[in-house]
Order: sequence, then structure tokens, then C-alpha cells
Amino acid sequence: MSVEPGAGGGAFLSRRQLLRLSLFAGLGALAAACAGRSEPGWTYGPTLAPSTGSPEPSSAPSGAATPAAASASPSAGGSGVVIKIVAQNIKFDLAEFSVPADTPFQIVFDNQDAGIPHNVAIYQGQAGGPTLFKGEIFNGVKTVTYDVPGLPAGNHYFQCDVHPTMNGTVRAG
Ligand SMILES: [Cu+2]
Repeated sequence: MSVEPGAGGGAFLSRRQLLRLSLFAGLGALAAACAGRSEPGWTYGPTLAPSTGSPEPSSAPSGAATPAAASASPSAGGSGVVIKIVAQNIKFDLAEFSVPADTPFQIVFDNQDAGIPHNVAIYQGQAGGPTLFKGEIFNGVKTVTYDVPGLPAGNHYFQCDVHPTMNGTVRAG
């Protein structure tokens, strides 16, 4: 009876010792592996430097992508002035709108008339005045965002060039 626990304990200890030995061996192997890997890493560094000639073209496209993203944010921001106009049943949903003078803005033009072309154009002062802005004519149902240049201070006239009865006043000031 007393031998069995002793033998068992001895066997247990020996197993622990084996585990410890294997762990130490494993750690040693890992340390060796790490040391070995760091050396190739340094050698790869120098080899990458000469090959930067080929990476340069790849960095150029990434550089081009960055300006595109950068230009997207300014245009999205712009002056921050956005006018929403809806065309439905050959009518605009508003008769007038106001914008700050000399400040580019956007018109989000929502043409709800299926198969019917509309646009938004702005004429200085009154109908028939000098063209300040001429938006693309397009069929509904579709929404197009116009980028409109800054307008001189004063009241101007906007209309759909296809249906001049669709018109109103733009107040810039
Ligand atoms: Cu129209």
C-alpha cells in the first residue's frame, strides 16, 4: 500500500520533470527561432531598399487615390449650402430660395416626373437675363446634384429650360 503511492508520486514527479525539461527545451527552441528570425528580418530590410524602385510605381497610384479622397471631402463640404428642389407634375416644389452671395453651393435636384426632362437654370436678375448657371437636363425619376458657382448679390431668376412655366426667384445676399 505504501509503495504504490510512493511509486505513483515518483512517476508523477518524473513526468513533471519531463514536462519541465520539454518546456525548457521548447523555450530554448523559441529563443533560438526568434534570434534566427530577427537576423533574416534585418537582411530583408536592405534588400527591400534597392527594390524600392519597383514599389515607387505602386506608391504613385496610392498617392493618386489620396488626392481623390481629399478632393471628395472638399466638394462634399464646399460652402455647406445645399438647396433641395423637387420637380413633380411639371412644377417646382418651391417658388424661391436664398443663398449667400458669391458663395458656391449645391442644388440637389430631384426630378420625380418619370420620363419627363427637367433642369434648373439660373438667370441674372430676371427671365432672359445673362445665364448664371445651367443645370443638366435629365429625365425623371432621378436626382442629380448640381454644383453652382457663387451668384452675385441680388435677386435672380431660376427656371426649368424645358418648361419655362416652372420658375421662381433666387435671393443671393
Ligand atoms: Cu421641366
